[in-house]
Amino acid sequence: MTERTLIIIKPDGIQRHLAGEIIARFERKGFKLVAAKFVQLSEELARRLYQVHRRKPFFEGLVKYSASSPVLVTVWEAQGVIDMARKMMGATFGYEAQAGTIRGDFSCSRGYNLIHGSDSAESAEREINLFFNSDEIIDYELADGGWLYGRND
Ligand code: IDP
Ligand code: MG
Repeated sequence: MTERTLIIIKPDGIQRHLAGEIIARFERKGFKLVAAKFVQLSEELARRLYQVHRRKPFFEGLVKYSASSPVLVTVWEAQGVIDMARKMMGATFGYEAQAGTIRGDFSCSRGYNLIHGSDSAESAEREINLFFNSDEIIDYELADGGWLYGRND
């Protein structure tokens, strides 16, 4: 089923010049970019994004980090995109993430792990709505769309 997911290139991803690298991986995989915004998060918006973690000991540090420098907020569309993007991101802590994943290849850190990605359809819907109005999500066809999923299964 075609799904959408929210992917944020976090402050360390921008500061470490990895935005292009990360976007390129999703593009090459075949995901369709349908929305993008370069923003400085307020601490209030960071708190809303990460509200499920509000009682965790790392929450305040996470909010400060998320609002410490601009981020690139994107929405990608594909069949099964939520799980595929999570696999491509790798495990939460950079030092535990598998080589070949974004975090595994570029992060050694616990909290500074470059990228956020929605973890379920419900989270994706809530998170996309935090950042985008429906008219900011673009409906268009990819020229190679017919080649992405195969025509023989
Ligand atoms: P996820 O980003 O892989 O979904 P979550 O458990 O949802 O991981 O945590 C959200 C974010 O909070 C992580 O990406 C990371 O930046 C930060 N974080 C999670 N656990 C810790 C921790 O133990 N120390 C510091 N930061 C953490
Ligand atoms: Mg999460």
